[in-house]
Amino acid sequence: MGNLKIYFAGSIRGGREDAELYELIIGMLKQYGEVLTEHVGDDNLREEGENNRPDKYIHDRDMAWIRESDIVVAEVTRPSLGVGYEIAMAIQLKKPVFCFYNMKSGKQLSAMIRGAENVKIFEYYNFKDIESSLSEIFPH
Ligand code: 6K6
Repeated sequence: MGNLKIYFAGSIRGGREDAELYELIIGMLKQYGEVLTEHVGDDNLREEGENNRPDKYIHDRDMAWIRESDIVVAEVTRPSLGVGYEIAMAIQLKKPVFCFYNMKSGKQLSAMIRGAENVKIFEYYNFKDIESSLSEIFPH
């Protein structure tokens, strides 16, 4: 299992309110494989970005990681253009895509995500739900 490459997507400029949750999910994902995008859960990574890499560099590197990945997992509760784009590209590249949506958010997930074929949506209420969904996704 250690060789599985997992691309985790979560909001950055869309807002960092859920960054701690991303970090927890990344921690769980690491049991199942290598997470290519650990920085997404980094609490020090802010919206405005202390990251001085040019946007083109970030885009091209992240696209290369999606290509390289075996599976894409996205936390989609906080709407993010980047996460939506990554999901669309992953679908095009025929990667398995799993999205997690917090039902307590009081909002509705975009029809372009919920309605996409080849995307599995997991609606959760708490952390335990995420844990058990991940153990379903990843064979052991
Ligand atoms: C750092 C702080 C602010 O902006 C940055 C740029 N750094 C990024 N580094 C790595 N991946 C990024 C960065 N910005 C966006 N992404 C990718 O897009 C991540 O893989 C996220 O899943 C997604 C977030 O998109 P936005 O639109 O919420 O930023």
